[in-house]
Amino acid sequence: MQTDYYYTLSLLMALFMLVVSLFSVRNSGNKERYEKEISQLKDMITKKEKMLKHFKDYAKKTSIIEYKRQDIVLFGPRWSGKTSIVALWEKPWTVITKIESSTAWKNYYIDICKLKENKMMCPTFEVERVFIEKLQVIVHDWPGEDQYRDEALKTLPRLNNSSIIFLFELKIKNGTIDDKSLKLNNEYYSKYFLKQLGDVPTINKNVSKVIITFNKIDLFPSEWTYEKKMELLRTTYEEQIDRIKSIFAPVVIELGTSSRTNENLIRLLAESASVGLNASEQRIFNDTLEEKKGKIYERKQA
Ligand SMILES: Nc1nc2c(ncn2[C@@H]2O[C@H](COP(=O)(O)OP(=O)(O)OP(=O)(O)O)[C@@H](O)[C@H]2O)c(=O)[nH]1
Ligand SMILES: [Mg+2]
Repeated sequence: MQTDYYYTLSLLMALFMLVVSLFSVRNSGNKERYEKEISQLKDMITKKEKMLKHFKDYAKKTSIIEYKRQDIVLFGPRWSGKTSIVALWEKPWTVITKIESSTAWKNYYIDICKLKENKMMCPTFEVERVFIEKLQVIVHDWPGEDQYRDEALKTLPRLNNSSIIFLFELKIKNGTIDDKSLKLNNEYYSKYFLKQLGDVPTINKNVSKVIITFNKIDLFPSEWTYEKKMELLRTTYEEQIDRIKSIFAPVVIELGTSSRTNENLIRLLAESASVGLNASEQRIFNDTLEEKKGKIYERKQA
């Protein structure tokens, strides 16, 4: 009986020891695992902190650019000089005699000037960032065929406060306008087309400025004054000019330009790009144009 008692007691003791040892083994496994998890978490936090610092440094060094955009749509028959004008605006050193007839519609995005620059707190990274507002023109250049003219017309209702440049093709022989040139312009600016233009329901919202442009005025005899050239062109195309004015007056102006001699090219850019600018922006814009004029002048000298 006594033996049974001791036997049961020792068995219970052994069992107790086993449970205690098992428990401590299990606990030591957990501890190792927890320590591993904690060190992994610490690693992850350090990596994230490094990444955040990297982003903050990047945000501090870089600026955010916001564009104020002005659409300029070029209309004009084949050979009237559309692409030459926009190419010179984009890169004043362009050799225009190497420009080929356009085969497809193309948009040119040209940065004109910085309008504003502010430092502001960026809430995401809690650092000061530079915010820049820039004026950019989007010049829509289409090939001179009637089918593209009609396509260009269809895009107008999608634009707001855009500028239109209507170009007339110019061929001069002994101080008179060549018949082929007359025919080409009369067909392009047909009554039908100008009626369609006037019938666009929101046209006065879509278009805020119109510049009737006679490019290639360098082809007139060199002794002619600018006024004399413009007078001849105005009387020749009186009907078309009057029709255009009847749709868009009072926002229409006429300008003679030359991509050969650079005459009035910057004036044309100024007239068409500055439509949506307020007075202070206009001042900055004019300063930049003076700089551009200098570059074009250097090209002429070269
Ligand atoms: N003399 C003279 N030639 C010019 C002037 N502007 C352009 N040209 C030339 O006229 C030709 C036609 O010019 P483009 O700019 O290709 O005319 P475009 O209106 O784009 O013609 P398409 O793309 O065919 O519709 C080119 O050979 C130019 O070198 C200019 O002011 N004076
Ligand atoms: Mg072209």
